Amino acid sequence: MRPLLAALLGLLLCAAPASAGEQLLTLYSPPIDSLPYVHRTETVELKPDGKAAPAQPGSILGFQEMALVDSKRPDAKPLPVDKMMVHHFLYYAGGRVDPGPGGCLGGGFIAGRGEEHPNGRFDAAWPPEQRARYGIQNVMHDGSAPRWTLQTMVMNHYQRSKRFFVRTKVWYTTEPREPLYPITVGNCAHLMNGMAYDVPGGGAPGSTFSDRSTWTVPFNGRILGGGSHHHGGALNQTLRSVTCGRTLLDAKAYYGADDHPYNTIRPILHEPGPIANGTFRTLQGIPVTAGETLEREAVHSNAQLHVAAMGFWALHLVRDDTVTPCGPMPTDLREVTVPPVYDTAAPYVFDRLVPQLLAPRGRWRAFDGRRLEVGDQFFAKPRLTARVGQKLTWEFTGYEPHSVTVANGPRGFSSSYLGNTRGRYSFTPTVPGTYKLTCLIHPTTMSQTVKVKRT
Ligand SMILES: [Cu+2]
Repeated sequence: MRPLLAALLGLLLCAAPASAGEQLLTLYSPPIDSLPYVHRTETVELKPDGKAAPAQPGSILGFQEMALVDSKRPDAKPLPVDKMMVHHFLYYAGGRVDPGPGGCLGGGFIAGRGEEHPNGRFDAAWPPEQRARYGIQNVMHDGSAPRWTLQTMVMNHYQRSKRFFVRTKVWYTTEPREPLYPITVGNCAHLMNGMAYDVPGGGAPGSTFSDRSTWTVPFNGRILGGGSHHHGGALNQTLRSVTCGRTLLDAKAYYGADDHPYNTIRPILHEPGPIANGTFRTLQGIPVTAGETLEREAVHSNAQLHVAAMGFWALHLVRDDTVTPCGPMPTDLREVTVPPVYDTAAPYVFDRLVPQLLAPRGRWRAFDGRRLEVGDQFFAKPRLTARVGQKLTWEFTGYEPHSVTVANGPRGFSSSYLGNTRGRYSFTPTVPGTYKLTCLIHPTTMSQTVKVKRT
């Protein structure tokens, strides 16, 4: 018996991930209040007190869960996405030692959840074998643990204001790990617009619109994983090595079946996003070398308009000077987030019209060349006629952020989707038709219709 026991123990020790000192921390944000049907971005601080963010300096080995709850009971179930839809959570820990190259969102960015993660679980993206070796360095220059910040955008579909907490379950260790660098590879020119851009639409069935950018690899290393963040008529997003002439990653966008909450939720506040975007892992890693040019291409359907679209990659890079230029692709690269159920129609048809939820009232006015005021909860001229080629300029005058965004119409356009409280936004229609506008932040209480006629 004894040798068998020893052998079993030996097996257990070998099989157990070398998870030296790995702990699973359950962290909570301060309470956040959300009004119904308002798309506000809230930013909260997570203090390094062991309750909101790790108290000890160490390494973040992975995120098991990013959930929205209304109770701090450990067994509290996440609120259903058809009541509290998580548009995104973004976690930052600025000022850390060795944050890595960062990418568009900067070296403070550590992780995020998008609408493409309806259940808020990330186990598959942080395998134990990886956690045993690599971690995101979570140490300040003075040796303390950093303060984290959390940006949330949540859509409250309860008809009343709702208080919630963000519960984050993090694998963490105070023992050493090799640094893992989260990098956002996107078109950083879109950063001022919260990384969003508009797909104009109006193309023939099957036509596409692409947003592309390149990124230069700063050091020799391996890409251990990548998650695509892609929405707005999203079809697929690729990551290619221009230098090596090969595709590294190709992420599909997956859409919910007709009965998925994203498709049945009412009112429709924005275009239903994908229920998953391709996420990939490899422990061997994709070899990349300093100076190598990577290009991403986010492909969108251009048959219909899609406003506040996005496409970028969140990559995990580690250093490795043993890689050779254009070295062999890993044999263990796999997609880890294919949803069990999704709409398999191909090509997917984007036929869900975003309604203008408030009918604009008042008399029709002809555009007179003057600026169009956008104030707190109103568009000054809710019903407007204009002509093709006339430059329409809106001026933001409120205390709260608002946007000028096409809900539906012949072509898509939008001012900053984060909203503005001052400044101007212009659009010159080249296509006649009825543009039903809304404010992305206040879709149920603000609207304007612009009828554009031919000259
Ligand atoms: Cu508004």
